[in-house]
Amino acid sequence: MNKTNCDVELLEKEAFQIRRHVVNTIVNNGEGHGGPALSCADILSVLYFGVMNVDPKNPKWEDRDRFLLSAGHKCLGLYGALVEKGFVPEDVLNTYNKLGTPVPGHPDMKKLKGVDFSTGSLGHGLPLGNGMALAAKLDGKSYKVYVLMGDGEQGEGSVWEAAAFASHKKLDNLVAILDRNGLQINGTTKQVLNTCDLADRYKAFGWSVKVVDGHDVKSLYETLSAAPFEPGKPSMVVANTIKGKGLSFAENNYKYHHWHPGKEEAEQALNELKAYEKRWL
Ligand SMILES: Cc1ncc(C[n+]2csc(CCOP(=O)(O)OP(=O)(O)O)c2C)c(N)n1
Ligand SMILES: [Mg+2]
Repeated sequence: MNKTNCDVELLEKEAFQIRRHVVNTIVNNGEGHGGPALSCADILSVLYFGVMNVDPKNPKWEDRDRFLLSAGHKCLGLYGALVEKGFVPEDVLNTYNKLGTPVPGHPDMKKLKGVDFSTGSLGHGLPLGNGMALAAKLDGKSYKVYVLMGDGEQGEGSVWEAAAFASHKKLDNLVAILDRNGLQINGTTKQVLNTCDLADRYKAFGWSVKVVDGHDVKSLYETLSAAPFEPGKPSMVVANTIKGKGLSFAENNYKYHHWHPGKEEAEQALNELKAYEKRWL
């Protein structure tokens, strides 16, 4: 795909497939971080099926673009994308969060192909991304480093130390995406720790910032594929999203941050998925 040739159908279909894997895995397993993974499904689809240069047959290819899921609890979305892209077989999801699984509750780079770094403790993706982006510059490599963060995660001090470092080092090969759904683990981001206007904050830290609808695959594609937005500056995409997007009862409700579906809710989720799936039949 190039900038003038955005395959919206493919990107929407893959976003659906990612959501399908998230919901099915949680329903089968009985629990999982549903809201956070559904929030970023469209972003992951656009990254893996439109923007990033990765090769499932050669996951450690040294010139690949890097992806860091800084908000590691969104990993069911990442697992769905890696299955769809062909890094791992779908049946691996049947072992989700079981002892010894390659797909635990937070991603593990030593267990799963395609995971560039283990995450789960918030606030580490951007510092790690800095290191990878700086290494690319020092090695004369042209790959980009993509870091996906949550808006609640912006309360971590390490994020802001990394934000300052990235602009200081002119890391224009670093692209951060902020999944701004307005919710945290136990309430709104405003209630838990008000981080003010994050687009303004990143601008003040020397980043080039664009704000998009995080469920509009075309806008996401056009924005992400235009990075770096300004030479010599790291790029930030603030993606406005809905936590739990795709399941009517979970949308915009922090109680589905970690979802334990009862029988009725599981049935409703699978029915909603089926109705949505008809678009792709
Ligand atoms: C350092 C650290 N503190 C606390 C947590 C527990 N925790 C997991 S998810 C979460 C909320 C994250 O909210 P946000 O970044 O907005 O992501 P969302 O779930 O909305 O996508 C918290 C506090 C953690 N994983 N790491
Ligand atoms: Mg959030």
